[in-house]
Amino acid sequence: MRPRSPMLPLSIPAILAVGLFGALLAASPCPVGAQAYIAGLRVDLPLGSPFGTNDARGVAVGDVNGDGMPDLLALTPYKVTVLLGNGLGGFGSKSQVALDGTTYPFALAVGDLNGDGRLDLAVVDELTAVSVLLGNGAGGFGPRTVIATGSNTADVTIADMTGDGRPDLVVAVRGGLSLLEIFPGNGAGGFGARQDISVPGTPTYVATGDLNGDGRLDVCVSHVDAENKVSVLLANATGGYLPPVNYTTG
Ligand SMILES: [Ca+2]
Ligand SMILES: [Ca+2]
Ligand SMILES: [Ca+2]
Repeated sequence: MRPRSPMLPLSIPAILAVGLFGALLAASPCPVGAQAYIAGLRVDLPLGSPFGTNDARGVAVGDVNGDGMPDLLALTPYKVTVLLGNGLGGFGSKSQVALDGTTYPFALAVGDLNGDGRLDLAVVDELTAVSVLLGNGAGGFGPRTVIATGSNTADVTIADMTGDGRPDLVVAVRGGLSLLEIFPGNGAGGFGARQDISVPGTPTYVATGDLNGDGRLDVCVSHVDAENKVSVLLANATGGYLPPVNYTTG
């Protein structure tokens, strides 16, 4: 049994994970601009500006330029828009990261995947790929490295699921296979063979946290297609997960 840590080894402290509920809303195909959920508070961003599109699919917060102030990243078709924060809740300088070659980017997550203290990006495609883009610490990102997944990927989050102190990718696969896929990070931006966790239903959005206080990261997953439920999978002592427990939603 390996020890598990609920914390990522990130040297940049100002990383806020968008909560499951926020991700549910923010990542929906909303025609009225982007809605960012930051620490549970909604931030509405106007249509056409600053994103220049009406189809924002996902959002994340992290200090991508290392100035200690959280920045905003919004995923729109085939690009990620980066808005540098001013530390007062406002956002100034805007830049964009092209995602040319993707089928349809669906969700994103930020984390330091190669351990250099700079936040990196993970973006899931609507079909069978996760793109990893290493951050340059100045708000820019390098070229995509593509990792093949199962079918119909829907969401991605970054967390140390294997307890080795290195962040891993957790991908929800919503169609056919009904899986969570964990890609164990090697701490240098690469990933080992995927580990599948069966989650019957249509897993669509995923979040992690130590839900029972045992020091092991647990997983919760929401479902679409009117399944009306959230599944919780508690980590066990042997590196696996207990069978999902379903909770009915509204
Ligand atoms: Ca910043
Ligand atoms: Ca990095
Ligand atoms: Ca736990």
